[in-house]
Amino acid sequence: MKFCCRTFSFVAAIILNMNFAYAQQNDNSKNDTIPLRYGAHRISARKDTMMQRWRDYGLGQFIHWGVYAIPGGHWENKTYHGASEWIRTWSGPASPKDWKSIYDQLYKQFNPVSFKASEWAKQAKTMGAKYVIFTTKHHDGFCLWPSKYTNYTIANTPYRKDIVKEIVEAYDAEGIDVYLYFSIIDWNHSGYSSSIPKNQADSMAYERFKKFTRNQLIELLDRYPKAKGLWFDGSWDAAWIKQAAFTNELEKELRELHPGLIIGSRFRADDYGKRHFDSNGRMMGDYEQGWERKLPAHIDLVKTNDWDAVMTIPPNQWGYNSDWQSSYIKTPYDLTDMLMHAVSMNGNLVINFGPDGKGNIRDEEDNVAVKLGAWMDINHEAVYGTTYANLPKPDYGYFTKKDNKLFLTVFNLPLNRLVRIAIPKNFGSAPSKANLLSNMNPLALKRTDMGLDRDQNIYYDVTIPDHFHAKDPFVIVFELKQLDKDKKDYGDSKI
Ligand code: JFZ
Repeated sequence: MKFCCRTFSFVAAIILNMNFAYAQQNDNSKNDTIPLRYGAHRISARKDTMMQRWRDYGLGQFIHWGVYAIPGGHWENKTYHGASEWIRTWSGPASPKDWKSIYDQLYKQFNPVSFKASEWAKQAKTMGAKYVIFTTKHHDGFCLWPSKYTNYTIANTPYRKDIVKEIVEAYDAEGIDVYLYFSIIDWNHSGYSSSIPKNQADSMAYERFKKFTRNQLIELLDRYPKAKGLWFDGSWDAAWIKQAAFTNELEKELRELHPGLIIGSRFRADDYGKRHFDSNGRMMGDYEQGWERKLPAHIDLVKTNDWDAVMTIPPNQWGYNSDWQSSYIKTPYDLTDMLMHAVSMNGNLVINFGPDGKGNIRDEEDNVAVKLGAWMDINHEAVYGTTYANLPKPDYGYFTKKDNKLFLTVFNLPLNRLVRIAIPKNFGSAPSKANLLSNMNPLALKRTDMGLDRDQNIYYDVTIPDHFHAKDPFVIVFELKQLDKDKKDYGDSKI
């Protein structure tokens, strides 16, 4: 009994000590009570230039392309009702006969004669994208590069040329950073399994799959040294989650092979199977990769984390779907709103494109690129390199901030044309000037006497002139002036 207690307090002391050690480095430390071998590799955000570059992107492009673009969600006048890139899983009475074997032969028809990487890259540049995430291999296992570890690749299609290489070179030439999407799930590999191996034979097969996965990842980094990062997907299977020791090692190995490499939180699980954030609440990668087709409703949900949100233009189609008629298609306006929403909370928005089987980008996506691009041309200063402004979210739109500039992107202008912003008294600085970003015309800025109460904000008014008719969201730039702490420059601070 005595021994037991002593052992217990010894262990408790170690845990408390560990806690203390973390406490000195990071104020999230109160949760660091669980010893982990395969937890997060770092206790605070990366500060290197590559990661800073990632933070400054604001806007990215996602591309889902593979043999699923050939059926485009349909076959023999039948409609697959899931996401088109999942069409291989089509089953049941309403599915085409022998569908899986049909699908597995489709690569023999993959011949995107209209594909021009340079045009895609130029279009992305026009849109204002600073990075692209490209599907090198989706869940079906089809590789858009000539991998030497499988025959199920672009090399064995009529097209033959290395599409990943064409993408990397074309986007790089436009100054757009390339990230390689890679699915862990691989329906084409005989050793792949979603469930935990149950016997010796299963285990051996899964070991083969692990080796294959590692080989392909090393191959990708080796072939495409210009890639800035890997965007992992399909890592939620029970079998993969169990591989914490292997994936922990593999992540380290990939980072050593490719210094500066950026990997999100969707790659591996910790000792206890926790994903994205380990059992102590620490992020398992360089940025949070869990926002998909949905944005955080409140800054508290992302705190000071780095994060990206990947967004489809239809409700949930990543690969090409020939039918965009039967669902709501987000407009360039919707996507501008989402972009500012994401950036105002320190995130990047990544808009997905799903080219067709011939290599054409559909008109609707082209329209998004052109319209969003025209908006970005005028307003990009409110996007690139800006951060969360640390101010309450205004109903008019979104705040972003860079150095002494505070940007308000206005989506909702009230009928009285008055924009009244609330700046907390302890904010440290206050707006001293206001301009329209589009033409830098000055706007009258007034501090407003709101009377006395316990409200801790100071209010500033900008009235939008009658002759200014915005058809699109517009940006007001406030120049912030440091407040002198001794001189009480507050309208109603004498209560
Ligand atoms: C995955 C894929 O299955 C899908 O085809 C597409 O590639 C997308 C980008 O990623 O789908 C997911 C993955 C994660 C979530 C939802 C859909 N999630 O975390 O909510």
